[in-house]
Amino acid sequence: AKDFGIQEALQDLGVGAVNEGTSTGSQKFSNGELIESYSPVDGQLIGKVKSTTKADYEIVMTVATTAFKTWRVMPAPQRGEIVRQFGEKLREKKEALGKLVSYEMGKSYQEGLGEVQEMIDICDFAVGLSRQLHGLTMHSERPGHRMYEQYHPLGAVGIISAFNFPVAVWAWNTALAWVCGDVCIWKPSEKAPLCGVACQNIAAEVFAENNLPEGISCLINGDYCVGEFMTKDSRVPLVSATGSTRMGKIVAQEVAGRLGKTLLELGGNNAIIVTPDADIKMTVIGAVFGAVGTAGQRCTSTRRLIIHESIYDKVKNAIVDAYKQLKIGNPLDENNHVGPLIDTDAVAMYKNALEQVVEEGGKLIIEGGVLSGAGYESGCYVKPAIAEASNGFKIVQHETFAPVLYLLKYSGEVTDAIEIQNNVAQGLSSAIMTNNLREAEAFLSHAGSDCGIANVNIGTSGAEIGGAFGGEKETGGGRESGSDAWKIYMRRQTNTINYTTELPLAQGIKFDL
Ligand code: UN1
Repeated sequence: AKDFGIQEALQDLGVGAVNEGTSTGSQKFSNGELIESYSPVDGQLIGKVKSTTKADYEIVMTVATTAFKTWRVMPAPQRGEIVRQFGEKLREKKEALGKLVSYEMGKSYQEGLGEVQEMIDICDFAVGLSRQLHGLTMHSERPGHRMYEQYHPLGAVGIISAFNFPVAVWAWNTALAWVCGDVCIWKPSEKAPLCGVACQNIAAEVFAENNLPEGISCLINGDYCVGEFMTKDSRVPLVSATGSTRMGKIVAQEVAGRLGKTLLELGGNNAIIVTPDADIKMTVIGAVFGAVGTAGQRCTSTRRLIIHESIYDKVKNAIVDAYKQLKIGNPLDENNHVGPLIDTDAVAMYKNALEQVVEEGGKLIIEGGVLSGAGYESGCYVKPAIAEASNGFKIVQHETFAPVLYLLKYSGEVTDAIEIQNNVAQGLSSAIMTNNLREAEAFLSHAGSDCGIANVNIGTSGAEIGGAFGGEKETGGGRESGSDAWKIYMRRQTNTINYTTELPLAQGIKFDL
């Protein structure tokens, strides 16, 4: 089979056959069990990573909290310079890392490159931010007093990331946290551990070249039990977690139990509303990329199309035609549109969703199915499917991380479509396709979409890093990446200074001695 330059990429990234899964930078060690990483692309073993034991974790925490004492007093623009160098290294490693992402996770090489580009972009953003960690100044009610607020570094930030964006989500968190003066401890998904090793190697090089202490960037590996080391540890003031709503609820409760902070990026159930005024060509591109891109495994993937009855058949036929053009196969081969699902468990969930939608009264108009034979040996390749369904179906209410698209019909006004779109437990991304100003503004209004992301004439996925990324309701409420998302990585302090010889009390209270 063609190698697509994988061995060379692994070598370039310093990823070996067996890797230490615990690292504080150039120091690497690990005493836990081996995690094996098999590629969903061809079913081959890519490499192994040693997981982190509680004792390993204790070493990491000691090193990280010591590093924090140095890092927090370094001027933020100097920390920005370190992040700038990290972004430069990512540019050098873009092809190799993009390839590893594609091979270990299964998304197309183009999307792998896109993911590394998101890392580079957030580094650029963070460098600028390092000179803009602004607080406000207020006017004191007392004479001769000055009042202002400032943002201080928080401490050790725990990052738990998912398999579907195995490198970018870490970078969104860590690039901001670093300029904010925090140290980071990252537990990547056990389904993509080699991506974690590769990223940590790149970061470690930058910190070592600048003679910075061990522990500013740390890596730990393992399943949810290793994640629990952080969620239960009061030395970790913030846990940023990306993954399922089920996982997020556990993390939220554990961290809240010790009154720590969380940043949660959980499930979505994203819809595109297609109104009678939609541009059909744009709708097809947006909907098809949204539904089948990353094999439907983005938290922003398009799951539901809510189409007005007057254009329902036209849109349906155009999308069905587009699905017939899709090529499914090795994602490193740029002729293919759709790669594999992450593993055979995901395939089972996909199959279950197709069965359930039919059981509930839905109709499969693009049947789907698991592919077998030459090129599909891993057993992870499935055909993207489309079902006509109803928003009330249990399976439509549920986020299935696979390329299954539900077509829903609405009649009446755009407000009726908005009601359907909001009528799910999740609230991440949403979109409307329309050239009608009134419909677009209704969708964006206070009574419109209830999601963290609401787009007009754009699909639901592929958000830029400059905006705050995240969603409401069961999506978890967190915001990361652009805008002022940095504030969660810092602690705010209000300072009042009296430069007189009197001590007047606030609220005009008299207290004479
Ligand atoms: C995710 O799926 O966890 O908007 C993140 C997008 C990407 C990020 C998705 N920028 O699709």
